[in-house]
Amino acid sequence: MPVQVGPKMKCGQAGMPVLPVKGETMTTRKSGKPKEPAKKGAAKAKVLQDDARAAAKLDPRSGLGKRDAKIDDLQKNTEDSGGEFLTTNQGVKINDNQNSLKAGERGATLLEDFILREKITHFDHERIPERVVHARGSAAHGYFQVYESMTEYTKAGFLQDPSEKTPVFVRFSTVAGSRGSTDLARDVRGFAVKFYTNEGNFDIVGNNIPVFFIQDAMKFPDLVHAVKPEPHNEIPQAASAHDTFWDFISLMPESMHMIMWVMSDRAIPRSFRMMEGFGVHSFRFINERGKSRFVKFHWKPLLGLHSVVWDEAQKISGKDPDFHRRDLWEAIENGDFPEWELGVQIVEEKDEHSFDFDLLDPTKIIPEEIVPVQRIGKLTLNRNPDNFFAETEQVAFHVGNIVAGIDFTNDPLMQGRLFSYTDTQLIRLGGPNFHEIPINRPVAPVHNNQRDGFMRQTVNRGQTSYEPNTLRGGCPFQAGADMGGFTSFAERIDAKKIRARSASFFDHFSQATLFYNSQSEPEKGHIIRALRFELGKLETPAIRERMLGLLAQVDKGLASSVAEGLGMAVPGKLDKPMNMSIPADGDPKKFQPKRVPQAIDVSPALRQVGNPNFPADTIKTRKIAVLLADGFDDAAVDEMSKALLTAGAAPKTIAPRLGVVTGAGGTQLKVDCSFLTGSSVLFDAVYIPGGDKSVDELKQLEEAREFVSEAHKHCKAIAASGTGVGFLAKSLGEKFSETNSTGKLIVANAGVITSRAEVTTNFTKEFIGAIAQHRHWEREDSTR
Ligand code: HDE
Repeated sequence: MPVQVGPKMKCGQAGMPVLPVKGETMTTRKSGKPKEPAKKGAAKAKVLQDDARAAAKLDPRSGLGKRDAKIDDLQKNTEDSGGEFLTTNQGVKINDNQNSLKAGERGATLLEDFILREKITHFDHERIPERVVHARGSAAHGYFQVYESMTEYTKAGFLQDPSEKTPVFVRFSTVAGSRGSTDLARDVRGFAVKFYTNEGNFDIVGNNIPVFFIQDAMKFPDLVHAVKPEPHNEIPQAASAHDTFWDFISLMPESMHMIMWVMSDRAIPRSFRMMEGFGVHSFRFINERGKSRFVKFHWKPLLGLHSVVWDEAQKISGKDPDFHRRDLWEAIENGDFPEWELGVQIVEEKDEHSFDFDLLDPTKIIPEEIVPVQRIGKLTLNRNPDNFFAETEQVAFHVGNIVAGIDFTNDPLMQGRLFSYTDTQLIRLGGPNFHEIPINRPVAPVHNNQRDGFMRQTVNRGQTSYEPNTLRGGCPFQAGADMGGFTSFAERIDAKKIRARSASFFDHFSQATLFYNSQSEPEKGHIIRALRFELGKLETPAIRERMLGLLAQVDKGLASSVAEGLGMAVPGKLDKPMNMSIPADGDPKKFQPKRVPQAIDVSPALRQVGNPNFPADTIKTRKIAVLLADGFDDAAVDEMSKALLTAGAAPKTIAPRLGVVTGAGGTQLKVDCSFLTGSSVLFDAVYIPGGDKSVDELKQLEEAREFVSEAHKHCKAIAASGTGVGFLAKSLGEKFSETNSTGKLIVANAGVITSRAEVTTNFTKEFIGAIAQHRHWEREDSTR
């Protein structure tokens, strides 16, 4: 029976219907009473609210206790209405939130209704412009801790003390799609980290791919216009598979290294929690003595590096377009806090010119085999935002947010970014005071003479707003370098003012080839198929031809495999000039790509399968579908669930209908998904237990058979025990084989594990090992 709510009842009072709180289900709450006994009046309600805030501050999930300066800071602006009256924005209590003010019951609405006007006006202005790029994103709070003092390399305060936890806010994003687009687009992922250090905010505004499409900021608007939906019909959404993108790319050979990455599995990650991050540009570390070294930033995920397959990505886009957002949110709510190690590649100033590429060129990596990545600290995400708009949408990152101890280089892409990020916030967030928005404001104190502007929050007291002054004793003071004042690295520059690009940037293919050569065979196949898909969607054959010409420069086999899928031949004679990104008076010959001999041919750190940095040894947080119906084998499900849970995975029951399923022995299990609400693309692996009645019912269901055959097609680990093996055999048809059994009870065949007997430790171990492998590519149909 629903509880009736009286018109005079206040929220928080006894008798109000109580909704489950986070982590509780409707059934876990014992009574309809509120958690806290109601306290009388607004003052008491306020106490409730403050108690809740105090509890949040000490939230053990934060891992920070009282010391998280950013959580404390955000509390000042956090509001949860618990136990409070409904009011207008002017604080007037509202008596009727159901009806507008009218001239008589059936009369016209009166303009005088300030409550209606305020409510609707605010609603009309709820939207702000979405980000031009990276519009679709998800974020979380956490902290960063350095392993050992980095004092030899940098004086940045947050990299000195291993006992210090620096609060962070991290936003992941796709690039091309709009705010409401799918998470599973083939695209680069943004990986932006804001460190709220005691010396000011430091942002690493990076991507999950270590290079970029273009070398100079001048080309960024062209690139983005080309990849965004086409201007005449706004098609396609969140996809690069269309003419304008490939038209542009086919004229810009500098993009070929990046193209290899975005056509690889890196562009369809399994989870934000399972992808690398990169600062992309070379930055500088500056130590106390003013010594500068080049540094590249890396994020290494502790859950490994994993992707989905393209067919799966497309299906997830329909079944759950919020797949990555949900995954991040749920992991944090479940206490499975995602972690990354911060890696740095450090290069001495004297070695600046000792590479076969230019350190300032953002289309190049420093191979890890040449300069190893030192892991210097850990990032942990442990708290979901309280409000998506206030935090995730309003956060304003900026490559230019650096602290003393870190500095820029002359990378021409980064230099342009230094302008762009403030500029874009001015339009997106509506004025120059966006640094005062709670999620953006530093925990370090802010004192300066900047004043006024839209939505100014700070009330600056006093007569002076200039410096130098005597009227305020010279305050605020400039800080000497010894007091933490920021000083720029005194780089020597002696040059002509010139629009040009260094010839050291012109090797556009060598690292594209290095990336391709470094992939495992299945990953090479995925790149070929991604290109067949993308180029196959084009309407202009000449663009395909130009692209095949460029691909032939990367690898002839790659080009001819792609060409075969397109039903074309690789053009014998290449379009010349290849590079058409040339100034009006430039000599095309001087702008053509040229290869430089490379120090290495293969870099295993670039592949996902068999990458030495990421051993496939964990199944933590993986979602395992257990397919069953009434009459399932209780003991088998119990054994398997226990083993999976112990290994840190999350088994979920999938049954013909929601509610409860009952095993042959009477065990009752809550059903997590039906075949209608669940889908194999949302899971990492599948287990089918025995139980005659259960298996008979599943065999009749086409959706159940499809669930398994799709998981098989996507190369996922599959296990079946007892009579469940019969169901698996029926679902897989001729793809099922038990041929390598040689009399053994357990058969493991390319990630398909079966046992006609009971579930043993060896069986669960075999399955867990197969899940940890992530995918069993030997099953893949490489002819597609
Ligand atoms: Fe960005 N980029 N970008 N970008 N970028 C933006 O800033 C820009 C580039 C990156 O989660 C915008 O606030 C220029 C490289 C991330 O809020 C804008 C150039 C890398 C995010 C902008 C680049 C990035 C952005 C859009 C070339 C990887 C999302 C909204 C010169 C190292 C941050 C905004 C978030 C966002 C400009 C190239 C990463 C327009 C001009 C290279 C992760 O300012």
